[in-house]
Amino acid sequence: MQALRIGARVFSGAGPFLMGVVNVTPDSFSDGGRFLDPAAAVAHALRLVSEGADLIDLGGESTRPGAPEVPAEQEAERVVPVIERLRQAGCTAPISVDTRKAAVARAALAAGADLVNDVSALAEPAMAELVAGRRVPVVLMHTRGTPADMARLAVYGDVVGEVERELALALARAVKAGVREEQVVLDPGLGFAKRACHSLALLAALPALRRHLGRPLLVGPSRKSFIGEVTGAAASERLPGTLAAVAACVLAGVELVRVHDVGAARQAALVAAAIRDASASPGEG
Ligand code: PMM
Repeated sequence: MQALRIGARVFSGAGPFLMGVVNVTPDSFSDGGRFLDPAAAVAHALRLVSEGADLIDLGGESTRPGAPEVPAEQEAERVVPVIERLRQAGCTAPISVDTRKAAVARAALAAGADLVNDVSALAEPAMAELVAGRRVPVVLMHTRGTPADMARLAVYGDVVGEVERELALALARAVKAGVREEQVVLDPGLGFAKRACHSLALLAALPALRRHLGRPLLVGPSRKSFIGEVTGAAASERLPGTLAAVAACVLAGVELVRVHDVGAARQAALVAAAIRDASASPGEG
């Protein structure tokens, strides 16, 4: 990919780069309640960096289907101390804040975050203004509606074509609001207003999505319900299925993959990348 600066680091080349997830929430679907205490969240983030996370994604609000909205003040109170302590601990890895709210993103950036991961793709006009004004990189993810009503909106005739069109529109809207195109990463939003069949179809179509959209892609398959649907595994038992999806992302050329289990995902990603690169430039013998 073209060079993309996120905080102190410049990301370039084929990757893949791993975004390690830390949810500072009581109710996220797979790790809710484990890292609500800032010290536990910091320790977990540092562990993910030591396992090979290229950046950390901190979220203070669960976006699982039907999750209640968290007031901005409470969401900021969850993530800001973690960012401050990570920086005090000498963590230089880029930090992403996973939020739909400009007030939370503003507080997180002031505390030392480097990237805004907005699962609503700048639905709040103040968020577009903030990202444009501060010139920070941003992830625009595809979804429909809000976590409260997204399950009902998972209706598509041609899921790949519609998600592609809606992501292209989100990118165009962001650019019109002053966001620099070269700072935008796009994400098809597995599990967000998607049934399992939709997430699987999007995974299968990643090479075309990448080509058509012309921006680096972030994909978040980790522990998602499509894996449960295929295998019957509970969220806590979905690591093997997650690794299969990570490999599929890497073989499709996806630049950034968002995962909870960084150490295991790193091994899967390295092997998938070696296969991808071997097929791109066959060696001797
Ligand atoms: N998935 C979750 C939360 N945030 N952000 C992006 N960009 N892409 C995703 O797929 C995504 C996300 C789901 O919740 P989790 O934090 O429990 O995995």
